[in-house]
Amino acid sequence: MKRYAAFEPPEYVAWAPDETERARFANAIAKHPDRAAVIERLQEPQLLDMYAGLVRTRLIDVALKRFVKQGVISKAWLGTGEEAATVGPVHALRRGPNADIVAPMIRNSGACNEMGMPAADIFRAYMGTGDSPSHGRDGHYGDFARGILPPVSIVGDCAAVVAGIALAMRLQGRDNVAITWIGDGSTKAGVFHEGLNFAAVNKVPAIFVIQNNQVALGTRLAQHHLEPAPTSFANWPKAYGIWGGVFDGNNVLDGFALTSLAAERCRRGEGPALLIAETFRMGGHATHDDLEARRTFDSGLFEQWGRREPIAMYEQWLRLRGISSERLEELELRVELEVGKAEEEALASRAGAMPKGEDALSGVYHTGMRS
Ligand SMILES: Cc1ncc(C[n+]2csc(CCOP(=O)(O)OP(=O)(O)O)c2C)c(N)n1
Ligand SMILES: [Mg+2]
Repeated sequence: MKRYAAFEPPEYVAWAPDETERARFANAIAKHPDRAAVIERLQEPQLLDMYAGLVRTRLIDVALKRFVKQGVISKAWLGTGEEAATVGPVHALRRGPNADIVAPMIRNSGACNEMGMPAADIFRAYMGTGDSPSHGRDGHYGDFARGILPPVSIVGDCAAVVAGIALAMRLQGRDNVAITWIGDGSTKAGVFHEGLNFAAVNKVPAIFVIQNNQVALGTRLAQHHLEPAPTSFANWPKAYGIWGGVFDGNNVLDGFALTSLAAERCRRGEGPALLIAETFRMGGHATHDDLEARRTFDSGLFEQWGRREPIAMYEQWLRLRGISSERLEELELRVELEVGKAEEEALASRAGAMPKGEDALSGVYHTGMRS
């Protein structure tokens, strides 16, 4: 895809194919026959849809970063470099009618757009417009009609909420699954253990993804977790007595395949899954501390993970599979126009639809008086 030098990590702007990484990407799937079989069954439209999902998620981040630089919003929490850990799993779920439930955290905003939330609503939520999903009250965005639980900002809590949602689904006899992601740092919140244990003993159809991006705010993984990466969480599913596995969080196909297998198990009533996505946060915790993040790690790590740029790696795989550059460029342009239009729509809301002061309490308290 096109590069955006002012808004993407320099390693991505300078990305060039690397044979070791190409082989690693292909082998992530090939070494697991069950995952390889899932990918084998994928048709071209699904493969391209996943590509569009990655590009859409990145372009929304690019737009948010541009809005920050322009002073339209004050900061943004981005998932740049971690898109595959969201887009792969979400595409493995049921979207549209009778949708599964996704409970994204800050790095998983892509789950919203991939479940069908318009990008304009994501931008409006950041701008606090009156026509945003929460009518300007909260920057957390979701849409129950599309199966998206807005993020609970207290980290770890989504694990308990999702365990409860999954229990409700099972009691209602539905064949849906619920998924949430949790950062490496947030796995240390007690409620995560409660949620996971509850899901395990009750065999609810929930999928938990530990998104190990090697850092929590400014605390490196090794400072809050005893074992060093990359196999740092691999034994956790076993510890909770549930099914799971590790996937390459920069490989959209690996995330898709492992989540598909987990979802099939959930729908068969075989209980929850704990998946571990190994990835890396290529920016700051949010847009305000990009530079601090660079100081937190050795620059070699940015170079190493920069070579694993998830969109470029997938693009390379698609080309080797015979999908033409023109096809991919055409798709990219379509998504670019879609996101560009969404930016304009949100800016129009900001110019003409900010919430009115007197509306601050409407929809907050039930009085029985208001329509
Ligand atoms: C219970 C609680 N404690 C602290 C915070 C503040 N906080 C927000 S994000 C974050 C770090 C999360 O790190 P990690 O779980 O690794 O996720 P990442 O940001 O890397 O995606 C913290 C401490 C919070 N939201 N909730
Ligand atoms: Mg983290």
